[in-house]
Amino acid sequence: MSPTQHASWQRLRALAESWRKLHLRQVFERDPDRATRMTASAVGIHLDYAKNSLDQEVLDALIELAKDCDLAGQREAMFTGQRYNLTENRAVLHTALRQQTDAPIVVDGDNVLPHVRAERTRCYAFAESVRTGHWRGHSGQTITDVVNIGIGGSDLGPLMVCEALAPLADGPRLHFVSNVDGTHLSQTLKRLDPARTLFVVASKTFTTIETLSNARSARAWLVEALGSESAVARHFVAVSTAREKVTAFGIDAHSMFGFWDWVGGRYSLWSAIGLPIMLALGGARFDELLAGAAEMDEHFRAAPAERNLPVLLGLIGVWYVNFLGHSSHLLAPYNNTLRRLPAWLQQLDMESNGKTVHRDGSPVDHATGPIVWGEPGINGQHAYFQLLHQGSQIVPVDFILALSQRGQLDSHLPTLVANCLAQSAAMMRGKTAEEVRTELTARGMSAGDIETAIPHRVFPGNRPSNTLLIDALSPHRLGALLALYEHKVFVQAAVWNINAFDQWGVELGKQLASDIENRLKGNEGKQYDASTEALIALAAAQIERH
Ligand code: G6Q
Repeated sequence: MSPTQHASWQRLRALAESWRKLHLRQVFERDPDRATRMTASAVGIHLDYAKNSLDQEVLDALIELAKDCDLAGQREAMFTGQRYNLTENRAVLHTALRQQTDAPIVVDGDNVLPHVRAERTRCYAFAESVRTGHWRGHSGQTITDVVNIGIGGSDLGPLMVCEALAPLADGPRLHFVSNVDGTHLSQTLKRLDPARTLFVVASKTFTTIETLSNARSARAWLVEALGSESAVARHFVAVSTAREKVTAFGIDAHSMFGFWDWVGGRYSLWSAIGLPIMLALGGARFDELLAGAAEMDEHFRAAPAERNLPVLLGLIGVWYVNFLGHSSHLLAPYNNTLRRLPAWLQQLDMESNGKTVHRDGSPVDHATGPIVWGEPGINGQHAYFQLLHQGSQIVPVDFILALSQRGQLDSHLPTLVANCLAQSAAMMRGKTAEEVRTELTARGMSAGDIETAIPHRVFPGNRPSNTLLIDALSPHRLGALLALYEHKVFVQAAVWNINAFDQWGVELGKQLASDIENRLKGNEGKQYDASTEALIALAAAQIERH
C-alpha cells in the first residue's frame, strides 16, 4: 500500500501549505521555547532539530504516518531476522553483528550469534597477530602496511571508520584501493615494500570485476617482487561470503574471513569487512564501535518516537522530500576525520532508498530518497555554501560536530565550533534588507551605493537544518552515529514502503560494461545506440594506439 493512502499523509499535505508561507525567523520569535523542546539525546549524541520548518503539530502528524505505515512492525521484522529483504529473500541482520546480549536470532532454524562471534574471534586473532608482529611476511619481516582491495560496501565503511578514528590508530598503516583505474593501485604500491605489505581482498560476492582486477595485479606485483608464488599465502587474505571463489583465486580457506548473505554490502563494516579497522585499531576498539552501535539499536527499538533519534531524523527527511519538495540533503561534518562520512552515507542512503517501486512491485506515487552529498562543513563554507545561503533551491543540512577527539588542538576548537553554529543560525535567520541597510550605513557607505548593494547582500534565510553535537569522537560514539544513520534510512524506507536492502539499479550498467569491454578488446558483441557506438569506436582506436 502506498503511504499516500493514509489520512495522515493528507493531513501533512494540508499542513505543508501553511508551512510554505512561514519563515523560521518568525517561528522562533513567536515560540523561542521550541529550542528547548525540540531536542533529543541518546548515546552521547545531542540532536537539536528546532531549526526545522515544522512544529509539534507537523511532528505529531509525521509520527501518525509512521504508525500508519507500521514502522514498529517493520522494525521488529528486521531485528528478529525475518526475510525482510523480499526481492532477495533474505534476512537483514547487520544489527546481529553488534548485538551485545545473548538473545538468540534465528535464521533458517539456526541461531546466528555463535557464528558471528566465532568469526569475529578469528578476525581479532588474525589482526592481533599482524599488529604484534607475530604474523610475518614471506621473507620473515613484520607487516607495516595493509592494502584493502574492495569497492562500494567493501570499501567505503572501513575506509570511513579508519579515517574517523585515525588519531587512535596504533597498527599497520592502512591503504584502500577501489578504482579499477590502474593509477589507484600503482600509486599506492609505489610507496610500499612488498615484503612488509599485506593485502585484504574484500568482496562479498568475489565476482566484482574492479576488485578482482586490482587483486590480480597486486598479486602479480607481489609475486614478481618476492620471486615466488608461495609468497601469496603470507601476503593475501580475503573477506568474503564465497569460499570456493576465494580458493579458486588462490587464497587459502584458512586465510578467508567470512560473513553471511544477510549482511548487506553497505551495512557490512560491522562484519569481517571491518578487518582493516581491527588491524588499524585492534579488537578492543572494534568492540567499542560495536557497543556504541548496539546502544543506538536499543534506543531505536525502544525509545518513543518523539525522543527517538533515527525516527526523528527519518521523519523530518520525509517531511522535506514529500511535503516541502526539498529533494537534496547535505551532510556537513565539521571534524576533519569525518571527511569520508558523506561518501559512506551517500551510498547507504541513495543505494537503499533510490527506488521507484513499493515492496510489492507497484510504482510509487510519491518521491523517495533524496540526493545526499557533502564534504567537511568548514571546507564547504568556502565552496558551495553560497548556494545554500542564497541559491534558488533549499537544501536541508545535518551539521555534525564532535566536541572532542584525540589529537584535536584546543586552540583551534572554538573556531571550528563557532563556524558550525554560525552556519545553521545564518541559514535559519538570514539577513533582511533593513539589516543590510543599517550595517552598510554604519560603515559609511553612500545611500545610493547601499541601495545597489542590498539585493546582493540580502540572505533569504528560512533554510532548515539539524545539528548533531557529539560529546567525543570515540569508537563508541562513532558506532552510535553510524547506526543512527542506518536506522534513519530504514525509517524512511518503511514509510515509503520500499525495499531498502536490494540494489537492482546497479546491475544494468554492470551487464553493459562487461559486453562493451568485450567489444573494446575487439570481440563481437551487442550493437548499441549511435552515440555509444561512436564512443566505443573512438575509445577502441585510442586504446589500440597506446
Ligand atoms: C552494497 C552494494 C555494493 C557492493 C559492491 C561490492 O550494498 O551491494 O556497493 O558492496 O558492489 O560488492 P562485493 O563486496 O561483492 O565485491
